[in-house]
Amino acid sequence: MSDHERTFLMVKPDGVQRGIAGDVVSRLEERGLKLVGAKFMQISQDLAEQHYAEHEDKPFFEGLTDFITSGPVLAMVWEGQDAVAQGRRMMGATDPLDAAPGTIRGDYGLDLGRNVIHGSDTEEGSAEREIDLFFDDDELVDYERVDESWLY
Ligand code: 3AN
Repeated sequence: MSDHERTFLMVKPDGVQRGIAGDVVSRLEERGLKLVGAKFMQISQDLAEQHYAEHEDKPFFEGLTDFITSGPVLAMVWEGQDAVAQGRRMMGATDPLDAAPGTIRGDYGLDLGRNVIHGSDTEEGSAEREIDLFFDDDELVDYERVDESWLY
């Protein structure tokens, strides 16, 4: 268990276009996770290819990078107890058809591509890699939330 683990979570272009970015942020806040970095940005082709490098041999790679660069995203870093695993649970399964109701993808996802949110997976080093890819150290903020002393 890690109290101050960090994870990378991103509202994808479909989530921004549909106006549900705020709801995604609210859900994460309400769960007790702490926002330590956020950037509303347009992903370049180069960044998209680096971000999804593990999928470069998959047939859906081009569609994936086209989609993630198709409009602005809200890239974020969230901190808290077991933040990576919590983020994955709140996101739900990759395919919205399999994602449980109550999860972000289960409630809002349309299909495998337009599944609203990206989140670091639990593989060792994955969150750190994504945070470094999207954020400089000085873009992440150290502070205490008032509820932190009793939440964690
Ligand atoms: P997750 O986002 O749940 O970690 P990954 O890492 O397996 O899932 O896939 C990355 C992204 O690639 C997914 N969010 C989804 O948008 C897309 N994707 C995954 N599998 C497929 C597929 N078979 N066809 C089209 N897009 C896919």
